[in-house]
Amino acid sequence: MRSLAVSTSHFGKEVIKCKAAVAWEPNKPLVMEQIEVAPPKAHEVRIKILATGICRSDDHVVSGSLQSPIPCILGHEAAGVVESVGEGVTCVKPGDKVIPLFVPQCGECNNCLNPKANLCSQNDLGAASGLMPDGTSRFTYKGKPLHHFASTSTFTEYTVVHDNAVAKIDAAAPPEKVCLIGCGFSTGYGAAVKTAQVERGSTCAVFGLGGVGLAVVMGCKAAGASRIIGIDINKDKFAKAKELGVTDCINPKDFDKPIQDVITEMTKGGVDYSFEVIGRTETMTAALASCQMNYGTSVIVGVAPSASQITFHPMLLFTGRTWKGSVFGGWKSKQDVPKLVSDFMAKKFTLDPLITHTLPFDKINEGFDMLRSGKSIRTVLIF
Ligand code: COD
Ligand code: ZN
Repeated sequence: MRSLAVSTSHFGKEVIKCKAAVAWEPNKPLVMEQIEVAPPKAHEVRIKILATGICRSDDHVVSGSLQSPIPCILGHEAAGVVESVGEGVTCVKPGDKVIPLFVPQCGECNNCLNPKANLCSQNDLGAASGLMPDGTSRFTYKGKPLHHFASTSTFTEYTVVHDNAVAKIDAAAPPEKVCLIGCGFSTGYGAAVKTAQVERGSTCAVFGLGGVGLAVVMGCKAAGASRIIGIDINKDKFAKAKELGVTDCINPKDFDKPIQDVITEMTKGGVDYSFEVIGRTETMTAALASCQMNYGTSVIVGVAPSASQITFHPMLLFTGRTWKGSVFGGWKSKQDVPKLVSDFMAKKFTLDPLITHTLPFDKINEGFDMLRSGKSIRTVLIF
């Protein structure tokens, strides 16, 4: 045993030089650079990324609407293989296939201990530090530190995460698909099946039919919703939405009255469950107003620009509606991600409809352009 410990001990002790897409400035393309990735410290894991999706939240940092310190390495929806581990790591070992977790699960904070909660206190969302939990960075460019992003940073050949922000998954899982379980799929699907707990026969309205919105649709469908109304200002999103189970597609631009009035009329009083999957305050209140008084529930999935505030008539809540938020679909990340991967392997759901493009990592900016122009649902970058 001792000789094994010695023979593996130099793994992960060296700095790795590798390619990464660096966000140097807001509103500028990412730049492929050679960076240095430091070895993992105690309770940290260095991961070789195999595939990563491009999510709107990454773009929100580039555009400045989501605050996270730059220069940084974005990306938070990936699958990879453990390259090395720091002292004290027992949950994974070199060679394990893993998904990095943008919502960690430390297992010890009040939130982790509460079965109703999934937003671990160790998360680096909101007032983001862009650093490892010890307040330092593992990334440098020509010796100068670069920030991490959302505890993950996956637009790089190698990343380092804390061991509470990584889940071991089935070794046979295809990384170019299950990377979506790291964000888009789980965020949307869980909002329907876990946060809202959509029931059989219920009516739903999904505002925003991007990758996450379509995953909400998949969740509503899986839960047995009988009517799913999809709302989007881009009618090109409607065909795929219908394939996945949307029964009525509506474009707010086609009506001269507020979309909540249209939905209330269509459903004789509103839907049972509505979801905002765009990240705009106006559509958040429209989604709330679209659900039934007395018992309707509206779930906010989209993140609004950091500086925004919301105003709404309190009567909307007084009359019995429930307004909720859902981060990462309400899943407890470290324990639920491996189960979601197993469910995917058991064909309980498919990820193919969400993946419209696959590109080599080098073409990351093309992937961002397609997201911005509305051409893609998800682009997966392969390393
Ligand atoms: N009315 C109707 N539809 C609209 C409107 C509008 N006013 N504006 C835009 N849309 C449509 C767009 O045409 C598009 O189809 C859709 O809304 C948005 O889809 P995408 O493809 O831009 O974005 P997604 O699906 O990848 O992500 C959407 C989120 C809102 C989930 C995302 O932006 C977000 O806020 N994510 C945060 C969730 C999270 O937990 N992130 C953590 C990582 S840091
Ligand atoms: Zn995301």
